[in-house]
Amino acid sequence: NKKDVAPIQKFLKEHYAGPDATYYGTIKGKNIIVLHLESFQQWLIDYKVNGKEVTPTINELYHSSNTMAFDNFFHQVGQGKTSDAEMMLENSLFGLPEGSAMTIDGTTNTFQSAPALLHQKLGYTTASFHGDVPSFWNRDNAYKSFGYQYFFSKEYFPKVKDQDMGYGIKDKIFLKDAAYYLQQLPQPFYAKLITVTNHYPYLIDKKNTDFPSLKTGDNTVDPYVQTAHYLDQSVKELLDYLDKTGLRKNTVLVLYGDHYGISNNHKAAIAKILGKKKVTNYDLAMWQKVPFMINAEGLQGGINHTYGGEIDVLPTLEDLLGISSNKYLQFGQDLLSKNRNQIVPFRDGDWVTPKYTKSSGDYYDTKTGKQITNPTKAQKAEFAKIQKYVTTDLGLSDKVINGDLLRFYKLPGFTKTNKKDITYNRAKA
Ligand code: GP9
Ligand code: MN
Repeated sequence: NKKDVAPIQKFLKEHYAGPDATYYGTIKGKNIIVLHLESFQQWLIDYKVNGKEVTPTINELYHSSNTMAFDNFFHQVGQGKTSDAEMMLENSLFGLPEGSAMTIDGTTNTFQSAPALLHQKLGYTTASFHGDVPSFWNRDNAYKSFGYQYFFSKEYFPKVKDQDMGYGIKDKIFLKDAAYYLQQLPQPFYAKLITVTNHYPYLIDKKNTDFPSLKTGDNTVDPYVQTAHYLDQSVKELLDYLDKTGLRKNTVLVLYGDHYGISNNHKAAIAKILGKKKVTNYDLAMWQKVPFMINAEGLQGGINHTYGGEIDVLPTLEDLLGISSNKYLQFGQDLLSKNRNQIVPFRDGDWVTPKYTKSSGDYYDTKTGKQITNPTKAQKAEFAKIQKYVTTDLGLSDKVINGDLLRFYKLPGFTKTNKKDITYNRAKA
């Protein structure tokens, strides 16, 4: 109930990291395209098969002097997978310990989400794109609660031959058609493009499999690089189009991998990819790294080593846009802030920090990967302190969602989204 809000406010106030003044407001007024790279893991960056880069386009972006890239960025999803990633990016709230928060609470809860905030504070037009049925992960309802003005799901895409693979429209076709809609949105816009082709079981048609597969001997793992390569090519085609139309100049690209593509059940294959005899729980924690990068003309790029994750994306963008998240009920910290605590909670209560890692109950030195089997008294105290933060952070975020607490929380200058004003049905011609 209403009384639960105050302790959450207090906790978040204590852990508010604040912005870095150098970056504050630097992208205000630019279009934002969030490119959701399905099941894309960090190790794919610069990875080669038979001497060929799997993802040359994304690699180039990663190393570009106009890209702020992060190499210690982790996904933090639970059973809600893609939807948990969306929940974190749009709200800086964690998914739930079980099930998908977007499905369970997306229809009824009140949210103070990125689309609504950007629209109300800065006049952004907001749209999400996904090449499958609108009901998947309850997007058609949750997006209304998030305040998305437009949701271009499959029904908005012209039908063509061999359009689908796996979870929906193939990325090249999807991004090409999505770009036509993008061009027509009033600017500035905040748009999210959710790719699907690089999704287990990594199916792709023969004409798109010119890239060699992995040779781990695990049939469900080996084609992963082929669909990742296809995704990379689709990104190249999108970027070329944005360059050609001039849209790129005015646009900030945000790329992120939503979660692992190869689950921890495939230990033998993971060992082969890492070139190790055996994988430890430490390796499995590091295996959860996904890319996060922000690219725009004139941006001071470089590879940032701060430890963070999906929960931190929204506060980062807010500061870059010059919207202070000081008063928001958001659980992340700006990735560019110097005051971050750099504690990365996983949804199961494990965690990573620059110094220590806890994975499946084992503790490790994060720098060396060495297991700490006999922690000193001081280390034990440090572990306990980190654990307390992680448990509280996750638990309070769950309270916000389970108790629908944002309905009690008035944000100055923010009007609650009226879901009834939004419809995503395509007008019948
Ligand atoms: C479904 C697609 C994949 O619409 O986004 O979801 P996932 O299985 O990755 O959660
Ligand atoms: Mn996903």
